[in-house]
Amino acid sequence: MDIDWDGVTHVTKVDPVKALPSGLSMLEATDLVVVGGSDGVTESNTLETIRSLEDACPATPILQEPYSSAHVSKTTIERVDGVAVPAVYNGDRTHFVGKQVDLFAEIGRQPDALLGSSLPVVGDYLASKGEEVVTQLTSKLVGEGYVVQHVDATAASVAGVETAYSPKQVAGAALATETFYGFPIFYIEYSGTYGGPDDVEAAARYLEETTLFYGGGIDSQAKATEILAAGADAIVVGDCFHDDPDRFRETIPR
Ligand code: 1GP
Repeated sequence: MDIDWDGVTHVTKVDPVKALPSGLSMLEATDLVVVGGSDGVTESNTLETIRSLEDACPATPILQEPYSSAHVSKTTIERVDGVAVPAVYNGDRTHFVGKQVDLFAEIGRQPDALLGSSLPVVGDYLASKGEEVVTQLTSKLVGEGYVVQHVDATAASVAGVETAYSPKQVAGAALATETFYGFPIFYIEYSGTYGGPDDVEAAARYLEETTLFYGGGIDSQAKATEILAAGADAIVVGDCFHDDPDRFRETIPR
């Protein structure tokens, strides 16, 4: 894992389903690009996006954030700097623990047992290279403790989120991430709407080692500044990148 989390303040989330804006070199100024969406994502459109990014901003690290193991393959793993696996605290059991245990159960199988298996996560990648590959893959996985706070977002329905957490619960999830679960990232997700600073302030109090991401509705310098001032280590900008590149540039701290 080559991503230096301490140096990440501005993250751009690129949805493989959406058209890329022109002038992709603006991504040279973002600290990290996350490739992922909540609907219609495939391995093929993920790879196509990764290729475009590699051409436009080769020095910017790329994190793949799949919502299904079907998006992950030997090729995607080799091309990205990390694969982020969300664990959604306020989602259903499958999205906090089920998918993750299934993933590691497959990875943890002896390489011989993997030969010829139809491994759903990474296909023949593990089978062909054995334990060395198991190590390579696990070293690229990044756990994200997630709270999805915009219950009308597609991300909420995908993850079985019915209720947003109160700021107190967000703080509890942050503290658990820092002291108990140990995920490197705690992500407050308001996808598609601006959630303001309250949850960020609540979470930031408890996070020292863990990197605090906030995403949702950031489309101006003022919102970017407000969230960073509230204690987020990084803001994640998605829709605005696809919809309004001029405003997107304003969200990048100088
Ligand atoms: C979505 O958190 C990101 O996963 C960014 O949200 O698309 O609302 O900017 P927006």
